[in-house]
Amino acid sequence: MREELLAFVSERGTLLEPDAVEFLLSQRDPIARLEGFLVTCQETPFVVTLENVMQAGEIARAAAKKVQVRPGLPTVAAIVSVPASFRRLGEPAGDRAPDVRILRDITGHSTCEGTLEDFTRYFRHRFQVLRNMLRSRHELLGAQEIAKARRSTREVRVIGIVADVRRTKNGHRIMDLEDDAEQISVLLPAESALASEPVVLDEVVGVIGTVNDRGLLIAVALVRPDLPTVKAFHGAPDHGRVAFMSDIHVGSRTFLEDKWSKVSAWLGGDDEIARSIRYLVVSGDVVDGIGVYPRQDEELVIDDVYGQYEALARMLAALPDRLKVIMLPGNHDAVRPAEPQPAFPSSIQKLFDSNLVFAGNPSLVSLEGVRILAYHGRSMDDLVSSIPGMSYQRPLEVMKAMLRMRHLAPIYGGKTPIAPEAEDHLIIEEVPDIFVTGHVHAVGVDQYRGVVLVNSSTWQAQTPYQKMRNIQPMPARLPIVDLATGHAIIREF
Ligand code: D5M
Ligand code: FE
Ligand code: ZN
Repeated sequence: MREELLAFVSERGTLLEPDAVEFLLSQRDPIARLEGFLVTCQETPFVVTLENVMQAGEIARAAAKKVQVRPGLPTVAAIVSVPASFRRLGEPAGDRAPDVRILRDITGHSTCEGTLEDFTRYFRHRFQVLRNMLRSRHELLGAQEIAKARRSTREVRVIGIVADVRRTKNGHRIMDLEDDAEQISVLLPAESALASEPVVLDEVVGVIGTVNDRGLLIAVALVRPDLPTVKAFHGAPDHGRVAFMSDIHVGSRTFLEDKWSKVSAWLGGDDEIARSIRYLVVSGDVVDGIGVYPRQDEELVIDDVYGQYEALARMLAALPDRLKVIMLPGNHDAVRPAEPQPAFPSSIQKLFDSNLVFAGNPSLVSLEGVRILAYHGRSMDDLVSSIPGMSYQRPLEVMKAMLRMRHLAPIYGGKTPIAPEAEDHLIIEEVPDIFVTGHVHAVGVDQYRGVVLVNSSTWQAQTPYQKMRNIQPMPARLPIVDLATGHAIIREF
């Protein structure tokens, strides 16, 4: 295959980075994949990089298979009925071995001690990675260092991390932008749409504008790293399905035992959709924990954290053997609260049977080659309160904002504790095929630029705390995604 691939490359008059060669050779059809990238280029590039083939190369292949992601499905009401086509395509899991790989998470790689140097290094890494992403955007070609841009009288392009953002009494907004050396104040004029463009602290953005005689950069455009505009769903060869859960909150008085019995019976029964589900991704808050919020003891029916995990282990052991469970922690779980969170420690893992794979929060997981970015979603607390128009009821909008920023938890110093690791693991470096969060106890499926979005409900009824904050949960819904097509449905229990 290597010779064929290299012959194809030379015939097309381009070069392939060594990493891109290895990556392509690990794919099912390397040439189709490369061709998928080349057809998106107006001119044949001099060199094709690893990033090129990873991000854009899926197009031709998917188009050839007529794979399509079902367009926006914003409300639950619209999707509780199962389209006949979804039912027809499913295949019973059979005896095929599950294919789960953790591609990326913090487990075993944590380095930070929380020193001042750690913070500096962490932000430098965040800035460098996102700056590189922004530099590849054509709008920002020729982006300059802030120090240099400041002295220019022409239109400039700069990239920086948002150090502050405030509104003036005239309705303008001023944003302070920092790069490794300098800072500049950017005016988002009241009379332009930019004045209402959401900007959050510590995100990395590009700005196009001109610097006035007082050194203020008057913006005409704001550029986010965002996702490439074209991407078809990169599907698995078979129509196996993955189901998503989170926020089970075992041990809580409000855990919905009857709903759990229903979903457990359905998964183990002979419904054809149930039989096609091979994987269950559980995205955190799997138990209620202890001491997570004041006076939590009054809300617990199991007040020992190991007892809570043991009860969960029994529940999961009762699920059918064909289901491979991938489980990550959330803010109620027994791992460090700071993100990225590592997988459960062995003292907890050993309570579960061998059908479980433990991953960190967040993690990038491959299921039969379909890449799933799973994140509990704590940062939604900060994003909902910082971005006008965002709401706990509409987590998919918050997830789209994360994808536009290419960051899961941009705001430092809010409710989401962030550990200053040497590398920023909360950057969305690779574009996933499916992006899933939990935490807000809502539910929904949608897509953004070809990425399937899932928010995975809860198995806990409204808690007194949520009642006080007027948070209405949507419990006992099971989102299910077809691994071949990316089609998603939600089943209610
Ligand atoms: O969070 C469940 C839901 O409750 C989620 O929508 C966030 C919200 N919540 C929980 N704690 C807080 C605080 N302290 N402030 C604001 N909103 C909150 P869970 O992680 O299951 O407790
Ligand atoms: Fe929760
Ligand atoms: Zn949570």
